[in-house]
Amino acid sequence: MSIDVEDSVNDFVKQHREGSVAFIVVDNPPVNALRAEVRAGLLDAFSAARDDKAVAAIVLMCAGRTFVAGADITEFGKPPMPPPLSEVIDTIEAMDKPTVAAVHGTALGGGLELALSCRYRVATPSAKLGLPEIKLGLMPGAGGTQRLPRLIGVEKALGMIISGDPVPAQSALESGLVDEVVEGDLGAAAAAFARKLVAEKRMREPVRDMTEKLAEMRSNPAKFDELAAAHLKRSRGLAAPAAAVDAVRSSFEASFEEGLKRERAKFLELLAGDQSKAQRHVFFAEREAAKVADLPKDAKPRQIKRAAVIGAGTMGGGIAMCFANAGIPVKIVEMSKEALDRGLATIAKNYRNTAARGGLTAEEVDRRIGLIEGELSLEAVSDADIVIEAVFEEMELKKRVFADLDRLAKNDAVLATNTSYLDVNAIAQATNRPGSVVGMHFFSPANVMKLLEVVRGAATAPDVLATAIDVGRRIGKAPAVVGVCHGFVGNRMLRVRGIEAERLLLEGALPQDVDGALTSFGFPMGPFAMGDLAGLDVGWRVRKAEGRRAEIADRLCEMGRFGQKTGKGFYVYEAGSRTPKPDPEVERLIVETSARLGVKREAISKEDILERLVYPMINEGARILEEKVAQRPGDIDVIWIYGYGWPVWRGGPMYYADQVGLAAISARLREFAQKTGDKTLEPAPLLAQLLALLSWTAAADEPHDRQLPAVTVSAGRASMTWSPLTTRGR
Ligand code: T1G
Ligand code: NAD
Repeated sequence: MSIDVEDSVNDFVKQHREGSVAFIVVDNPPVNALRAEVRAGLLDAFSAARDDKAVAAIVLMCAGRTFVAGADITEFGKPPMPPPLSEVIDTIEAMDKPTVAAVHGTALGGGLELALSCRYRVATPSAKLGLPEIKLGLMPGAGGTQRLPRLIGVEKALGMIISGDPVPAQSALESGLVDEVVEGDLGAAAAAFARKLVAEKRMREPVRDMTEKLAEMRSNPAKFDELAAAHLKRSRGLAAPAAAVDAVRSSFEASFEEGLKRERAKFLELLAGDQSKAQRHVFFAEREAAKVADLPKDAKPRQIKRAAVIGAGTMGGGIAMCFANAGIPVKIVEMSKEALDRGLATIAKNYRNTAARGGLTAEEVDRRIGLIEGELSLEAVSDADIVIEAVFEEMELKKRVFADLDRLAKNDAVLATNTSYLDVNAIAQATNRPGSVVGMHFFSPANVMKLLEVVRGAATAPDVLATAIDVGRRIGKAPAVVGVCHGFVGNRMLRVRGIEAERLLLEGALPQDVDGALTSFGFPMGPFAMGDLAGLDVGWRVRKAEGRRAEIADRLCEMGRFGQKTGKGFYVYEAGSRTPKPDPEVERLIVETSARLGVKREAISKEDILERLVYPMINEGARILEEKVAQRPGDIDVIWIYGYGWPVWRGGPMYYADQVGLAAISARLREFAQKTGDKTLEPAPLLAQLLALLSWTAAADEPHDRQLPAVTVSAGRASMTWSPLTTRGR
């Protein structure tokens, strides 16, 4: 069959010929994922180009905003559809005509593996190439662990596969991953590249046959072990990195075919594993969390070219860095020169530390610092498109600041508050433009933590909300839209966990037991080490404002033990060390307090501690859903993973509740309520209703829809989960 005019192989793949060059174009918006029809279309198109005598070379490229961004993740977990990607890749690699992959946007996962099956790759200057499977609890499964080391060397390949981070076109050129970075029209440049190959009768060997770049590790496998150990040190609890290391090791230890087989076996193991299922849930939940069901389609984000931040303390400085990192000029306003200088010095120190670790060049550091301007007058906000307030957590102060911003900021400026707990509606009412006020709750350190709780006030205008979400994405955050309540979603659930943690100390546990239960579960640190890091005085101020007492934590604060910043908190810290050490003085205080309060101390198992900390959080999550402070359970998962260190491979608290089962959780909660006398530990109405529905459906044995006061629920046949509340059931 000859390819002369533009024709569709199927709805997702098109082909056409310009002279002797055949173009095979994938067109599957939004990211050209390799769904079954795309694979089938590619197989047909490449087979046709192979057999068409008029075709001397083939260019593979994509329509739309990006090259293939990988396998279609929505197909995972479903019965595999033919043809397998490996068959497409083998067909392309076996071609006896030059094949050129023309990359724009992102060539990721199976998309990069597809490009690796071509003999040559060209890319636009802004293109990025990577194997991000590790972020889905997977590893490359279509030859990436065998072909990438052969093309760019084992060390670089291992780095790309374990980090999952894409590399820019220029570095890809330097490593040999791409052969040319082309300017202008990509299709034309790729065709010119292909014609030159034909004219010069050049045809490189397929990547699978390349071995030169394997030699170093073959002769010195100990070096690989060192590299692997360094990478695996940072992958606590995750299964995929070790599996990926083994597969990459096969690339220089075994034959290509044997390496492919080992890769495939490990890939399928991970694909069927709980960790990847959880991480795939998080992938889609993260994208849903920024969507607002009732946001009018025409609510367009406002243009944000300049920003201002009020307060250069712990948070203000980090927030300003986020804008500078995204190339947005930002003014940071303080109330005293001393405070301003301190804030700017911390910013500069943070950037220099990143540069020292090789994360930024000195020029880039200067460029970013150059985008941050210190100011001592609030007048400086007059040309800002968005202003983010990060002053002390005091309502009256924040109201005063917003009243001033109302006067000084330009009419269409977005006014955001970084408050951790306070009522955004009350802050908005301190202005004459409450529609322009929104909460943008960053997490410490603000330049590192990925989460941004976007707090929608009662009066927040749709385009202001859309702007906060858009700005969140532009500065590299995972925005999650929440409603107004005390502590919003994350801190509200954190508060519940904190209360249980304090109770566990009185009942028999020690700080290291409680923290140990959470770190074994996968958290980077437990509540008491985290309290010491953030400063126990922060929580103390909040409890005092609430008129609430935490017997042990408050006693420590009264003793001046604020945590790391005073060298003593729940733990003791040697000078210059951040390593928490149990302190007998704290243990004595805890035992005395139990006795003073008449609480009988007894041994508590790690499992019981974990349930005692996590189940009440899930229960509070149910209340948050009932009150529509969060739209979906997945939003709560995203908030806890990106804001509070919940291990991504456990999917988040609400996803985890699914795994454990709502019936078991409710039963334990009732026990906790009885034991503590705390009625708030009784299962939330939504939990009880979902369980009632379970027993009802089991009885009726018919799936059905039923209106519940807070949400609409459809019941599965097997077991009652949050999934009816979750998005689109992926
Ligand atoms: N499969 C299915 N849907 C996908 C998808 C994918 N690979 N990537 C994105 N989407 C959807 C996404 O859910 C959203 O949908 C829309 O596309 C836009 O995405 C064999 C096994 C490419 C950098 O891990 O990193 O290949 O919400 O909002 O910010 O070895 O999407 O609009 O309904 O994120 O511009 C490896 C995943 C797969 C890349 C674009 N590939 N994607 O970011 O848009 S595993 C990945 C991304 C694999 C092989 C293995 C990003 C992006 P909706 P978006 P964006
Ligand atoms: P901080 O004490 O470190 O910094 C506050 C800064 O605001 C100080 O430098 C102070 O000089 C400045 N300031 C006070 N009044 C001002 C005014 N009128 N004009 C200009 N500057 C003024 O506090 P922080 O930890 O950065 O917290 C700031 C806000 O962010 C609070 O609302 C807090 O609840 C919230 N927050 C804190 C964290 C955290 O972990 N620290 C996390 C999320 C949100």
